[in-house]
Amino acid sequence: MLASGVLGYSAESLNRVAKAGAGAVVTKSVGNAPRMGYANPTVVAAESGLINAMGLPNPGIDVYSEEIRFSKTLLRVPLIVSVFGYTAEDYAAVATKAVLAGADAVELNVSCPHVKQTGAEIGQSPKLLSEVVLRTKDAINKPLIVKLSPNVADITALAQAAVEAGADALTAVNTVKAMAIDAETMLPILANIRGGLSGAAIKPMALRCVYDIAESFDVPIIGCGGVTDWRDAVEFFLAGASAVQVGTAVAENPEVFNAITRGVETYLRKKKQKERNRNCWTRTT
Ligand code: RRO
Repeated sequence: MLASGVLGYSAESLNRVAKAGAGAVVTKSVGNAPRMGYANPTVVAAESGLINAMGLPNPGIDVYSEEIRFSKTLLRVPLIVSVFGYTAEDYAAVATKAVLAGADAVELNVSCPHVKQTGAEIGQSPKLLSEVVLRTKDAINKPLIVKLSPNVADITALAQAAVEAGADALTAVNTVKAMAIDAETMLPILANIRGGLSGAAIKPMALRCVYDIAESFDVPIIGCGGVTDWRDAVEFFLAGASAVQVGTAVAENPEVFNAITRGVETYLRKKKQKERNRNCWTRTT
Protein backbone atom coordinates (compact mmCIF):
# COMPACT_ATOMS: atom_id res chain seq x y z
CA MET A 1 0.00 0.00 0.00
CA LEU A 2 0.96 3.61 -0.43
CA ALA A 3 1.58 5.08 3.04
CA SER A 4 -0.19 8.28 4.04
CA GLY A 5 1.71 11.51 3.41
CA VAL A 6 3.42 10.80 0.08
CA LEU A 7 1.73 11.52 -3.28
CA GLY A 8 -1.54 11.29 -1.40
CA TYR A 9 -3.39 14.51 -2.26
CA SER A 10 -4.67 14.26 -5.80
CA ALA A 11 -6.66 11.59 -7.57
CA GLU A 12 -4.07 11.59 -10.36
CA SER A 13 -1.09 10.91 -8.10
CA LEU A 14 -3.01 8.21 -6.17
CA ASN A 15 -3.90 6.59 -9.47
CA ARG A 16 -0.30 6.79 -10.68
CA VAL A 17 0.80 4.88 -7.60
CA ALA A 18 -2.00 2.32 -8.03
CA LYS A 19 -0.94 1.76 -11.64
CA ALA A 20 2.63 1.25 -10.42
CA GLY A 21 1.40 -1.79 -8.48
CA ALA A 22 0.19 -0.60 -5.06
CA GLY A 23 -2.52 -2.90 -3.69
CA ALA A 24 -4.25 0.00 -1.94
CA VAL A 25 -3.57 3.70 -1.45
CA VAL A 26 -3.80 5.89 1.65
CA THR A 27 -4.41 9.64 1.30
CA LYS A 28 -2.58 12.42 3.11
CA SER A 29 -4.36 13.08 6.43
CA VAL A 30 -7.43 15.28 6.19
CA GLY A 31 -9.27 17.13 8.97
CA ASN A 32 -12.49 19.07 9.48
CA ALA A 33 -11.16 22.48 8.46
CA PRO A 34 -8.40 23.58 6.05
CA ARG A 35 -4.87 23.90 7.49
CA MET A 36 -1.97 25.72 5.88
CA GLY A 37 0.70 23.53 7.44
CA TYR A 38 4.12 24.82 8.53
CA ALA A 39 6.44 27.23 6.75
CA ASN A 40 9.35 25.88 4.71
CA PRO A 41 11.67 24.09 5.09
CA THR A 42 9.30 21.20 5.84
CA VAL A 43 11.51 18.29 4.75
CA VAL A 44 15.21 17.56 5.21
CA ALA A 45 17.30 14.55 4.21
CA ALA A 46 18.75 12.57 7.12
CA GLU A 47 21.11 9.58 7.25
CA SER A 48 19.08 6.87 5.43
CA GLY A 49 15.79 8.71 5.62
CA LEU A 50 13.85 11.95 5.68
CA ILE A 51 12.74 14.23 8.50
CA ASN A 52 9.47 16.05 7.80
CA ALA A 53 7.35 18.59 9.61
CA MET A 54 4.62 19.40 7.11
CA GLY A 55 2.15 20.34 9.84
CA LEU A 56 -0.90 18.53 8.47
CA PRO A 57 -1.53 20.78 5.47
CA ASN A 58 -4.91 19.85 3.95
CA PRO A 59 -7.92 21.52 2.36
CA GLY A 60 -10.48 20.19 4.88
CA ILE A 61 -12.83 17.27 4.33
CA ASP A 62 -15.58 19.25 2.57
CA VAL A 63 -13.26 20.27 -0.24
CA TYR A 64 -11.33 16.98 -0.17
CA SER A 65 -14.56 14.97 -0.56
CA GLU A 66 -14.58 16.06 -4.21
CA GLU A 67 -11.11 14.57 -4.67
CA ILE A 68 -12.24 11.34 -2.98
CA ARG A 69 -15.21 11.10 -5.37
CA PHE A 70 -12.98 11.73 -8.37
CA SER A 71 -10.36 9.25 -7.12
CA LYS A 72 -13.03 6.57 -6.93
CA THR A 73 -13.79 7.01 -10.63
CA LEU A 74 -10.11 6.34 -11.48
CA LEU A 75 -8.87 3.81 -8.95
CA ARG A 76 -9.10 0.03 -9.31
CA VAL A 77 -7.69 -0.57 -5.82
CA PRO A 78 -9.13 0.30 -2.39
CA LEU A 79 -8.92 3.95 -1.34
CA ILE A 80 -8.12 4.45 2.34
CA VAL A 81 -8.67 7.97 3.65
CA SER A 82 -6.39 9.08 6.50
CA VAL A 83 -8.26 11.32 8.93
CA PHE A 84 -7.28 13.43 11.93
CA GLY A 85 -9.16 15.58 14.43
CA TYR A 86 -8.79 17.40 17.72
CA THR A 87 -11.57 15.55 19.54
CA ALA A 88 -13.29 12.18 19.20
CA GLU A 89 -16.32 13.91 17.63
CA ASP A 90 -14.04 15.58 15.12
CA TYR A 91 -12.44 12.30 14.05
CA ALA A 92 -15.86 10.65 13.73
CA ALA A 93 -17.28 13.55 11.71
CA VAL A 94 -14.37 13.61 9.23
CA ALA A 95 -14.45 9.81 8.87
CA THR A 96 -18.20 9.91 8.22
CA LYS A 97 -17.77 12.46 5.44
CA ALA A 98 -14.87 10.48 3.95
CA VAL A 99 -16.97 7.31 3.82
CA LEU A 100 -19.93 9.21 2.35
CA ALA A 101 -17.62 10.45 -0.40
CA GLY A 102 -16.54 6.87 -1.18
CA ALA A 103 -13.64 5.87 1.09
CA ASP A 104 -13.26 2.07 1.20
CA ALA A 105 -11.65 2.28 4.64
CA VAL A 106 -10.47 4.92 7.09
CA GLU A 107 -7.05 5.16 8.71
CA LEU A 108 -7.04 7.19 11.91
CA ASN A 109 -3.94 9.33 12.24
CA VAL A 110 -3.43 9.34 16.00
CA SER A 111 0.32 9.53 15.66
CA CYS A 112 1.52 12.70 13.89
CA PRO A 113 4.58 13.44 16.06
CA HIS A 114 4.65 17.24 15.97
CA VAL A 115 1.21 18.89 15.70
CA LYS A 116 -0.31 20.00 19.00
CA GLN A 117 -3.69 18.73 20.29
CA THR A 118 -3.99 15.96 17.71
CA GLY A 119 -1.95 13.01 16.43
CA ALA A 120 0.41 11.53 18.97
CA GLU A 121 -1.05 13.64 21.78
CA ILE A 122 -4.13 11.43 21.34
CA GLY A 123 -2.30 8.28 20.30
CA GLN A 124 -0.05 8.32 23.37
CA SER A 125 -3.00 8.12 25.75
CA PRO A 126 -4.90 4.81 25.86
CA LYS A 127 -7.98 6.64 27.22
CA LEU A 128 -8.13 9.32 24.51
CA LEU A 129 -7.29 6.78 21.81
CA SER A 130 -10.04 4.48 22.98
CA GLU A 131 -12.61 7.31 22.83
CA VAL A 132 -11.57 8.27 19.29
CA VAL A 133 -11.73 4.69 18.04
CA LEU A 134 -15.08 3.95 19.73
CA ARG A 135 -16.71 7.09 18.32
CA THR A 136 -15.36 6.62 14.83
CA LYS A 137 -16.13 2.91 14.67
CA ASP A 138 -19.68 3.69 15.72
CA ALA A 139 -20.02 6.33 13.00
CA ILE A 140 -18.85 4.37 9.93
CA ASN A 141 -19.62 1.04 8.30
CA LYS A 142 -16.21 0.56 6.68
CA PRO A 143 -12.99 -0.99 8.05
CA LEU A 144 -11.23 1.18 10.60
CA ILE A 145 -7.44 1.14 10.70
CA VAL A 146 -5.51 2.88 13.49
CA LYS A 147 -2.02 4.19 12.72
CA LEU A 148 0.07 4.01 15.88
CA SER A 149 2.94 6.14 17.10
CA PRO A 150 6.34 4.60 17.82
CA ASN A 151 7.06 7.46 20.24
CA VAL A 152 5.77 5.59 23.28
CA ALA A 153 7.31 3.40 25.97
CA ASP A 154 5.04 0.41 25.28
CA ILE A 155 3.25 0.26 21.94
CA THR A 156 1.23 -2.78 23.02
CA ALA A 157 -0.70 -0.66 25.57
CA LEU A 158 -1.90 1.60 22.74
CA ALA A 159 -2.52 -1.37 20.45
CA GLN A 160 -4.66 -2.92 23.17
CA ALA A 161 -6.71 0.27 23.61
CA ALA A 162 -7.30 0.47 19.84
CA VAL A 163 -8.22 -3.21 19.44
CA GLU A 164 -10.54 -3.26 22.46
CA ALA A 165 -12.30 -0.13 21.16
CA GLY A 166 -13.00 -1.86 17.83
CA ALA A 167 -10.09 -1.20 15.44
CA ASP A 168 -10.18 -3.65 12.52
CA ALA A 169 -6.45 -3.32 11.84
CA LEU A 170 -3.39 -1.40 13.04
CA THR A 171 -0.71 0.38 11.03
CA ALA A 172 2.64 0.30 12.80
CA VAL A 173 4.18 2.89 12.71
CA ASN A 174 4.17 6.64 12.04
CA THR A 175 7.42 8.63 12.06
CA VAL A 176 9.91 8.88 14.92
CA LYS A 177 10.42 12.26 16.65
CA ALA A 178 13.59 13.79 15.31
CA MET A 179 15.41 17.00 14.35
CA ALA A 180 18.24 18.23 12.14
CA ILE A 181 20.76 20.98 12.93
CA ASP A 182 23.01 22.79 10.43
CA ALA A 183 26.55 23.11 11.79
CA GLU A 184 27.28 26.12 9.55
CA THR A 185 24.27 28.29 10.44
CA MET A 186 24.20 26.68 13.93
CA LEU A 187 20.39 26.53 13.61
CA PRO A 188 17.72 23.83 13.39
CA ILE A 189 16.90 23.17 9.72
CA LEU A 190 13.14 22.61 9.85
CA ALA A 191 11.00 25.70 10.37
CA ASN A 192 9.09 23.74 13.02
CA ILE A 193 12.44 22.62 14.57
CA ARG A 194 11.10 19.12 15.40
CA GLY A 195 9.82 16.66 12.84
CA GLY A 196 9.31 12.97 12.14
CA LEU A 197 12.01 10.62 10.82
CA SER A 198 10.99 8.05 8.17
CA GLY A 199 12.79 5.70 5.79
CA ALA A 200 15.39 2.95 6.13
CA ALA A 201 16.75 4.53 9.33
CA ILE A 202 13.62 3.51 11.28
CA LYS A 203 13.06 0.01 9.86
CA PRO A 204 14.56 -1.98 12.78
CA MET A 205 12.46 0.01 15.24
CA ALA A 206 9.28 -0.41 13.15
CA LEU A 207 9.92 -4.16 12.85
CA ARG A 208 10.22 -4.39 16.61
CA CYS A 209 6.91 -2.53 17.03
CA VAL A 210 5.14 -4.93 14.65
CA TYR A 211 6.66 -7.92 16.46
CA ASP A 212 5.62 -6.57 19.87
CA ILE A 213 2.01 -6.15 18.72
CA ALA A 214 1.81 -9.47 16.84
CA GLU A 215 3.11 -11.30 19.91
CA SER A 216 0.33 -9.86 22.06
CA PHE A 217 -2.78 -9.54 19.82
CA ASP A 218 -4.54 -11.37 17.03
CA VAL A 219 -5.19 -8.31 14.84
CA PRO A 220 -4.18 -7.59 11.24
CA ILE A 221 -1.07 -5.40 11.25
CA ILE A 222 0.12 -3.20 8.40
CA GLY A 223 3.88 -2.73 8.70
CA CYS A 224 5.17 0.76 7.92
CA GLY A 225 8.61 2.27 8.35
CA GLY A 226 11.53 1.93 5.97
CA VAL A 227 10.10 -0.56 3.47
CA THR A 228 12.28 0.04 0.40
CA ASP A 229 12.53 -3.34 -1.32
CA TRP A 230 10.98 -6.84 -1.28
CA ARG A 231 13.32 -8.07 1.43
CA ASP A 232 12.09 -5.35 3.81
CA ALA A 233 8.48 -6.38 3.05
CA VAL A 234 9.28 -10.03 3.79
CA GLU A 235 10.93 -9.03 7.09
CA PHE A 236 7.74 -7.23 8.11
CA PHE A 237 5.64 -10.29 7.16
CA LEU A 238 7.93 -12.48 9.24
CA ALA A 239 7.52 -10.07 12.17
CA GLY A 240 3.74 -10.55 11.95
CA ALA A 241 2.44 -7.99 9.43
CA SER A 242 -0.26 -8.96 6.91
CA ALA A 243 0.57 -6.07 4.58
CA VAL A 244 3.06 -3.24 4.31
CA GLN A 245 2.94 0.44 3.45
CA VAL A 246 5.64 2.25 1.51
CA GLY A 247 6.20 5.99 1.94
CA THR A 248 9.69 7.44 1.83
CA ALA A 249 10.84 4.99 -0.88
CA VAL A 250 7.95 6.20 -3.09
CA ALA A 251 9.20 9.76 -2.86
CA GLU A 252 12.39 8.53 -4.57
CA ASN A 253 10.77 6.06 -6.95
CA PRO A 254 6.97 6.02 -7.48
CA GLU A 255 7.37 2.76 -9.47
CA VAL A 256 8.76 0.85 -6.47
CA PHE A 257 5.58 -1.21 -5.85
CA ASN A 258 5.93 -3.63 -8.76
CA ALA A 259 9.52 -4.36 -7.82
CA ILE A 260 8.45 -5.14 -4.25
CA THR A 261 5.50 -7.40 -5.18
CA ARG A 262 7.50 -9.26 -7.83
CA GLY A 263 10.35 -9.75 -5.37
CA VAL A 264 8.01 -11.08 -2.67
CA GLU A 265 6.43 -13.48 -5.21
CA THR A 266 9.82 -14.84 -6.28
CA TYR A 267 10.86 -15.22 -2.65
CA LEU A 268 7.70 -17.19 -1.85
CA ARG A 269 8.09 -19.39 -4.93
CA LYS A 270 11.71 -20.19 -4.03
CA LYS A 271 10.82 -20.92 -0.41
CA LYS A 272 7.99 -23.21 -1.51
CA GLN A 273 10.26 -25.08 -3.91
CA LYS A 274 12.83 -25.56 -1.16
CA GLU A 275 10.08 -26.87 1.12
CA ARG A 276 8.93 -29.34 -1.59
CA ASN A 277 12.48 -30.53 -2.14
CA ARG A 278 12.91 -31.03 1.59
CA ASN A 279 9.66 -33.06 1.86
CA CYS A 280 10.64 -35.14 -1.14
CA TRP A 281 14.03 -35.85 0.42
CA THR A 282 12.45 -36.87 3.74
CA ARG A 283 10.03 -39.27 1.99
CA THR A 284 12.74 -41.00 0.00
CA THR A 285 15.14 -41.50 2.89
O1 RRO B 1 1.85 16.45 8.20
C1 RRO B 1 2.82 16.08 8.88
O2 RRO B 1 3.70 16.85 9.26
C2 RRO B 1 2.98 14.67 9.30
C3 RRO B 1 1.94 13.83 9.65
BR1 RRO B 1 0.19 14.34 9.50
C4 RRO B 1 2.20 12.53 10.14
O3 RRO B 1 1.32 11.74 10.51
N1 RRO B 1 3.50 12.15 10.26
C5 RRO B 1 4.50 12.94 9.89
O4 RRO B 1 5.66 12.53 10.00
N2 RRO B 1 4.23 14.20 9.42
